[in-house]
This record gives sequence, structure tokens and C-alpha cells, in this order.
Amino acid sequence: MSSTEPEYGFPAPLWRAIERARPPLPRWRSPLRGPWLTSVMGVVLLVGLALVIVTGLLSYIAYGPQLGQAIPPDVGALRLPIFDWPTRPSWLYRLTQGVHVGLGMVLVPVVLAKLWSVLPKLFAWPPVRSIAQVLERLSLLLLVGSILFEIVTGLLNIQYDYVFGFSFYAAHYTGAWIFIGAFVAHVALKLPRAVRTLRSRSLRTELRTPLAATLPEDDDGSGLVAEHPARPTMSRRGALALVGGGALLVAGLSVGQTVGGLLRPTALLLPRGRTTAAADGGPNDFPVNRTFVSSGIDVTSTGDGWRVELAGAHPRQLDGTALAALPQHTAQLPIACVEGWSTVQTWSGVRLRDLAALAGVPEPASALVSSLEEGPFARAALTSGQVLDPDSLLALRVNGAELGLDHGYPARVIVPALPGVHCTKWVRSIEFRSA
Ligand SMILES: Nc1nc2c(c(=O)[nH]1)N[C@H]1C(S)=C(S)[C@@H](COP(=O)(O)O)O[C@H]1N2
Ligand SMILES: [Mo]
Repeated sequence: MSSTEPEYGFPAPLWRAIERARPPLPRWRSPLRGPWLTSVMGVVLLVGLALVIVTGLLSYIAYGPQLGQAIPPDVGALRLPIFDWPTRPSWLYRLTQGVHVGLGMVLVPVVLAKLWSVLPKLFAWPPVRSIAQVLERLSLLLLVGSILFEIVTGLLNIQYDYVFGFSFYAAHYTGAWIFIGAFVAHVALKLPRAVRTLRSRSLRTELRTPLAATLPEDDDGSGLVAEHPARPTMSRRGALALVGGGALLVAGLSVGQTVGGLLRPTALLLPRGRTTAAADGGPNDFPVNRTFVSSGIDVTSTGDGWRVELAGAHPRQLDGTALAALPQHTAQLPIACVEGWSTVQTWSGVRLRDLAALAGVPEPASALVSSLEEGPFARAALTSGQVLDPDSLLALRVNGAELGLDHGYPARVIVPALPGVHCTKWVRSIEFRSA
């Protein structure tokens, strides 16, 4: 449609005045922009971002809000239906959080390409045409603003880079709900049209079309197709390959943080999951975020005088020798950090449920684990199911050796499917609570 024709129900003289008032806005000329290309990326994001949303909300639940450890603590009307996070399969949080962080990163090139594809709409003239269109533009502002906000805060968080002066969790959670609202509205408004548009061209044909035969899409009035398209410098399949290749590159530079082993050093985008405690190939050579030194704990408190205090109906104190004399259990369990990295190791120690029974609370409603460390990792609460799982341990050993100081010596908690942050290191006490 030519911009000199009357449109949008404006009378012709008004339309001409609007056109005359047009500031020197960029005239987009890429012949690849069009509703089909936008719809392809839209459908990829519809599926991908839905997974990122669901796994993100699951992470909020996995933290155990019912035990008073939701972050952010008070979410008002944004409360989710809470359930006890299961302990089986043991790789559950490894999977959900790995997907949340990993897929979130992999989709960044697709989000950027989608924004590129609709860029002309941002500069549409006149900027305001009707009430409905103003509302749509506002909802798009929320959609684009919140996805960029979620990407930036998420990426900064996994780089340990708290440059922003607000709580990451509160911001990321609130931003998520703004995004969810705008995303649902956007999908409801656009999906029927996207499906129709996708049917209008065959993906297979596009993938067979070389540069020489690449033509602009038909102008459907969506404002995406250039009025005066330039000659293509890239085929449509080339553009798809570029975006897909970017996503694969991000995936390739991140998988190492979950797969581990020889691939761990290749996780270049995720420095946190690559650092190890003892780089000696020994039993304690696996990732560590926070070393013993950075915990600020006085090393003498982990020495001969160390006891774990068990609080319950029969409070007790056990030293390392007493713990080692109790029945020992070994389990292969992951540590899965909220930042996406994970590692599976073989842990040995005393079952938490045996300690609960020793403390006179064989069926605890919950347990509160405290660390020698002060600060954000000082305490973590466990649900009844997490205490009673037969693989839940107060671990004393890892991979057949004594736990290294960086990994929580003299004792650390390890529970199947528990977010890594609650696998408290340098345990000082466990309080078993009855209902
Ligand atoms: N006392 C204490 N326990 C802790 C931590 C910590 O910093 N201090 N880090 C937690 C986090 S965030 C994770 S993911 C796991 C593994 O962290 P690590 O790599 O620092 O051992 O231990 C958890 N337990
Ligand atoms: Mo973590």
C-alpha cells in the first residue's frame, strides 16, 4: 500500500498533512522482513519462552516458599500454588533449572532477530492512529521491555555481576510476571494470524530458495514488508541459518557446565560452573562457587572441637568420629545451582532420617540446617519429604575421600533434587521440628 493513499479512516486532507509532518524516520529496506519470517521466529519463541517461564516459576517453588524461604519473600497477589518440591527424580532441579538458564541463553539470538524483524513498527508514522493501536503499542512496550529486562538481569546474575542496586530475585520475579502478562496477551492477539501466515509459505521451499531467487514477501498490510525493498544480500534460509547458528553457538559454549567432564572447560559463557576447588583431578576436583576462604569461617571452628548439634525431642551433639561410627550410606547425586551449572558426584555420609530419629523426631515436619557461615547461606529449611528420602545425607565424604574444605568439610547437606543453594556446607546444627 502506498503511503499517499488515505488509510486508517483518516480523511484524505488530514492524511496528507500527517505525511507532510513526517520526521525523517528511517525507511527500512531489507527485502527479508515480512510476516512469514516474523511468524517463524514467533512460533519458536512461543514454545521456547513458555518452557523458560514454566521452569522459572518451578524454581520459585523449589526454593520452598512454604518454609518461609521464598525469594522474594512477599509476592502479594503473585503467589503461586505451592507444593512440596519432590526429591525424585534426583535430577529434577538439574533439568528444570538447566533448561531455564540454558534455553534462556540459547533463545537470545532468536529474540534479537525477532525484534529486528519488527523494527519498522517502532518507527511507524503516525505513531498514534487509534485507541486500540495505542493499547497495543503499550502492551508491546511491556513485552519488549520485560523480556530484555529478564535477559539482562538473568545474564548478569549468572556472571555474578550484581551491578544493579536491587535484589536480583525480586526484580527477576516481578519482571517475569509483567512478561507473562504481556506474552499471553500478545500470543492471544497474534497467534491466529501467525498460523495463517505460516501456512502461506512452505518452509521446505524457503530452505531450497537461493539468494538469486529470494523475493520480498507479499505486503499484507502488517507494516513489516518494505515499501521499496533493496536487493537481497542474503537469502531467507541464510537469515534463518544465521539465527539458528547463533543459538547453536550459545548452546555449544554453555552445555559444558551441565555435562561436565571434558566439556566443562568449554563452557566459556558460564565461568562460574568451570572453577573447581582442587584442580588436581582428585575426588574433590569439581566446581565450587564459594570457597572456604571466601566464606569467612574461622578455620579452627572446623577442627577437633567441631560438633554437629541435633535439636529435637532428644538434643545431641556428635563429633566427626561419632558421625563416622553411624551407618553410612552412599548416593550419586547432583548439585544443581540456580545459576544453571550442575555436577553429579558420589556422596557418602549419614542419612538425615537416621539423624532425625537419633534426635527423637523420626517423622519431622521440617528441618532447619544452620552453617558455621554467617550471611545469606547461614540457614536452609528442608521439607519432611526431603529429610526422609533415603538418599538425603549429611555428607562426610565425596568420591571415596574426605570432603574438602571448599566442599563443606566437616559435613554438608546433600538432598536429591534440592536446589544447590540449600545444600548447606560447613553444617553446624540441624533442628528437626515436629508439626
Ligand atoms: N554454607 C554455604 N553453603 C552453601 C553455599 C555457600 O556459599 N555457603 N553455596 C550454595 C550454593 S549456591 C550451591 S550451588 C552449592 C554448591 O556451591 P559450591 O559450588 O560453592 O560448593 O552449595 C550451597 N551451599
Ligand atoms: Mo548455587
